[in-house]
Amino acid sequence: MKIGIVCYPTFGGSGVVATELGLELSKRGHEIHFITYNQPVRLELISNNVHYHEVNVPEYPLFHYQPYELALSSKLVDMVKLHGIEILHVHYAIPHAYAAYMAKKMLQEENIYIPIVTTLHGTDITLVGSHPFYKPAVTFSINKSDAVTAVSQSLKDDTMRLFDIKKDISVVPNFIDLEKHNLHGFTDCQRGMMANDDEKIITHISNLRPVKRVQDVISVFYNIQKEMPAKLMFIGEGPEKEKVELTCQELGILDKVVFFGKSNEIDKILCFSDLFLLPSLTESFGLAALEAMASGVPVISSNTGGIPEVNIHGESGFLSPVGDVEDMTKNALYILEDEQRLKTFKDKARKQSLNFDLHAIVPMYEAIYKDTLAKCLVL
Ligand code: GMT
Repeated sequence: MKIGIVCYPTFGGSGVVATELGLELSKRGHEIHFITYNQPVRLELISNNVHYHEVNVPEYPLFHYQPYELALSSKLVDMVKLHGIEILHVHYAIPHAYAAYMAKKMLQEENIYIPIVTTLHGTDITLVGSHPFYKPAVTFSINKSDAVTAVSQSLKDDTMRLFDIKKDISVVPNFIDLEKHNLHGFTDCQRGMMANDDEKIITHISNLRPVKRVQDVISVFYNIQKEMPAKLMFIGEGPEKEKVELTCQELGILDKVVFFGKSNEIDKILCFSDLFLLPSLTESFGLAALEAMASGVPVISSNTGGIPEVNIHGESGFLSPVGDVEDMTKNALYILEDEQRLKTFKDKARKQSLNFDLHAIVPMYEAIYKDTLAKCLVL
């Protein structure tokens, strides 16, 4: 199949999922066309099956906001015609599903039919999409998609609850390349450079937005390091970064915290981590937690959104009510204070991640493409 993929090219989970999906589909023989405003950060594979088309939005003084949707839908029309793309898969409803629908209507004028698959990722539904300013357009573009997927049952339920949806939504969870996180084949794990042997390594990865509740990460870590030697690895950049640094300074723990910034090498950091913290306010799935678990790192998280579908309480880690720093601390110490127990949690975390093997999940998307194309041929 010739598949067009539209996504955010950034470090966010939706862009990562879209990019990894496109790369895996290309390995399975499909021709993939990424159409976005920058080269996706994880798009590292060079292959004649993978193409990247940049959407340019020329500046003009009249525009207070540059019309990205317009440029995107024009680019989609051009690329579908030029490359014979058969299906468009858009990740994150805003504004991608809307732009794709406009492209579809333009192409119909030329008797070209292009079906659209929309994948809902989380904040496009929960925090942003359901805002009254966006809601009518988001509802419209979901209902006009030929197929809709959500990354967890929880996100599907939220979508049905918050919007007037007239379509069936398939749940296709986030996935993981277990080979990339294969601990036995990993030769580049430089734990000694990060911490002493007696120090436990705690890790957090996110875009440091308020929804991630990074102050809770600091509070839990502060409590842990009072009880045992420990280091905190912070991966990511975002609006809360300065506040985090300031809090660490005020608490006198700055020398125990390492800020890595944005990184494409999270497997190299996770390989030496003992515990992963994800205390988010809401999380449709929690791809970062899955990546940690695949590296054999147990997860202390909030019990919200789709996280309980990924992190199993008492098995791969623990779930606590949002903001319950005391409970998270108690659970973290329980895992960390006994070496044998820590090992058991690490093994179970890795085992739980096997349920999200990309070789099992990517065919679910392929089946949706085939089904959608077949239905469209009938019409
Ligand atoms: O977590 C973010 O803020 C980034 C966001 C995105 O769209 O890039 O992530 C969302 O999509 C991921 C991939 O499907 C999910 O694993 C994340 O849980 C989800 N984030 C939220 O729901 C807050």
